[in-house]
Amino acid sequence: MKMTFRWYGAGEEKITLQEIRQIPGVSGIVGCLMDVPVGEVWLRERIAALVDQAHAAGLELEVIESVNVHDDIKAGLPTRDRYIENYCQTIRNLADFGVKVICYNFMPVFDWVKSDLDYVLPDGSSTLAFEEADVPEDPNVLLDRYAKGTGDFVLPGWEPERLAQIRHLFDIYADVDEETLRQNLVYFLEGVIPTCEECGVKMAIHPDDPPYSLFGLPRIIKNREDLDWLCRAVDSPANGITLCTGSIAEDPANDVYAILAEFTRRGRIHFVHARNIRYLEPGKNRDFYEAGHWTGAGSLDMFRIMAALHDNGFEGYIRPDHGRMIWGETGRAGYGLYDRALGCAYLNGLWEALEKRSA
Ligand code: DNO
Repeated sequence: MKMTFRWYGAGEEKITLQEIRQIPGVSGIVGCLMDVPVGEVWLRERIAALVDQAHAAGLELEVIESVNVHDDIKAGLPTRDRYIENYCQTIRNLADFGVKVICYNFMPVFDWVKSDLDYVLPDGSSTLAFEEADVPEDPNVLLDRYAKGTGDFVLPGWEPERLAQIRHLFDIYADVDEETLRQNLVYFLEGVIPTCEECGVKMAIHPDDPPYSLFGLPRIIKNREDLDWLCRAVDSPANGITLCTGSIAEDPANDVYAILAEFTRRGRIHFVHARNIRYLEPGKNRDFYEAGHWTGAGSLDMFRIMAALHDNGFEGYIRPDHGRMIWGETGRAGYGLYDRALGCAYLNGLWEALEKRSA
């Protein structure tokens, strides 16, 4: 298990690599090039500069989150082949600089969706929350809310230039149902997995967040059956998963512990986003907020989560997922320094206990 920490880049956030380096037990960052428009090749010079920065701070850079997939690929437009070629070139370029895992998602139009980016908890900290009744019918209303709630920072997956074309994006998905989206994912994977196998890179799909349809858009990575389908559809270890415990558990019908155990055993979980959530009205609906990582703070048993990984031979990368804003910190929603650093320490502590117990 390698503990990592997501970092958006020097111009993109105020958390520094030196600060990340001081979190005990973090071996590397999960990096990205936020300013490369989706679909374009990531240039070698840019990758080299990012890797050099990480190494100079004593950190590895072996995981990228995300190389986003162009909507023309997800919607299956004729232009997709050009974007798949670009994706393959990006994979080769990243591999040359030591990258081992690429996290991506296959959600149409939007990346993750929450209804509230500043949900205040009784202890005064603030967090992300999802209350279904509070998701507006018109996605533009949500976009305005996001623009207000994020200060100076662009939310990952919600890049303004992409969202400016939201009408166009909805149009290209008009005839794309779940089955077509599945075929488009297989087409994409058949295009990129041979390149991954050649250069020792693993693809790791992020589950849909939340794992059910919103705004009438299809979603196909929601539960155990979908993950099983994915693994069989292109049967290569390079075709793997970013298992996000929060996203999977957002549907209470999903057994997150069993899913973690099964797909770790099958060698398909290359990256884990470890997050706790608290259901607001268990048994009544699927609403939740993102809790601190500690088991007692939420509805998930983080010891069982780490044990499912540990006891099934997990050797991949993990990062604490979203943190709350605590101790007066401000910044990109979900991605402050303090609460995520507490998450690292706690998850590392659970892992140490598991290691020593089984020694
Ligand atoms: C949210 C993240 C997602 C994730 C993408 C992967 O905070 O977990 O934005 O990075 O879905 O492509």
